[in-house]
Amino acid sequence: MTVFTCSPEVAEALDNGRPVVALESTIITHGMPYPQNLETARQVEDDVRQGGATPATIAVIDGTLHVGLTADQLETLAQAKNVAKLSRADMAVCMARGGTGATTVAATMIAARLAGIEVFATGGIGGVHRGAETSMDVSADLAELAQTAVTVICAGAKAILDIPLTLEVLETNGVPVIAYGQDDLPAFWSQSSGLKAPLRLDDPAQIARAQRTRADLGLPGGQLIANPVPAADEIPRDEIEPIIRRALDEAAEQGITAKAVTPFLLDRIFALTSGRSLATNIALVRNNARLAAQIACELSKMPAKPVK
Ligand code: PSU
Ligand code: MN
Repeated sequence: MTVFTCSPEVAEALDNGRPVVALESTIITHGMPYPQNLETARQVEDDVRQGGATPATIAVIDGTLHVGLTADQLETLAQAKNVAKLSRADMAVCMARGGTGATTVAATMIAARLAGIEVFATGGIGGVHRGAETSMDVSADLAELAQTAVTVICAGAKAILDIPLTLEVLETNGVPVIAYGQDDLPAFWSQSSGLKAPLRLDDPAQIARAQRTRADLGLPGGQLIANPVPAADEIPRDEIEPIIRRALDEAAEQGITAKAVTPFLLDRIFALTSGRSLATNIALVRNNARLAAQIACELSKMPAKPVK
């Protein structure tokens, strides 16, 4: 008895060593409004398929950890209200109570690793929040990257965060932060954060090889690939920054804390940009899914060495 259930499509791909890309569900339930969340979730799955891999969207439904959702499950989740946002700390309790929850980056990595999925595409990871020196708000996504061997493709840390501090925590914890195809670290809605990325790779095969090499070196943990949003879809940094500041001020005034912070900010930024931030968010997630499929295809050509 395993603790998770694979959809037939995902089980078949994994059994045959074919490439699979994990996808998270918090972006569906807490990151985007209905119906764009459902349309995006479907499009992203199609993007993975067109890239030659099998998509595995992950969520807890009625106490069961699902790796790969049916069309009905995806639709129900996209419309559900009051779904829990699950991370490392609360996933087991949700399952034990028979609850339903969407998986964040951290929880999706845990499930992917259990199922033997090595690549996961998302929008932006959580990180060190601005003002963390007093709030101590540091996303559990960072600790997960340090210990769970999954390559995560994102568009950089969300620009609502303190990006320099996020990079420091990742470095301390031995997480490679690799910009794809450029020197600068991207910042979610913007192609550049204005900071140079610690590492750069231009080739999905090299990213796959680096993941195998980490394992050969006996290093735990994953890799973070920062894939810039396509130029046509970006909101430049100086345009989005004043909006982020305003949303942050509103969050402080309204006393928004803990898990509610990220969904609150995304929702306010959506309103303050008249929906433009959502169009950018959709474009970057799809772009990440396409790169993830390429990396998963490369990994499937390089079977992992059996653990001695
Ligand atoms: N990326 C998006 N939208 C989101 C998220 C990421 O484009 O909603 C979610 C991810 O699930 C990530 C979470 O793990 O936000 C981070 O939340 P927190 O800052 O509370 O750790
Ligand atoms: Mn947090």
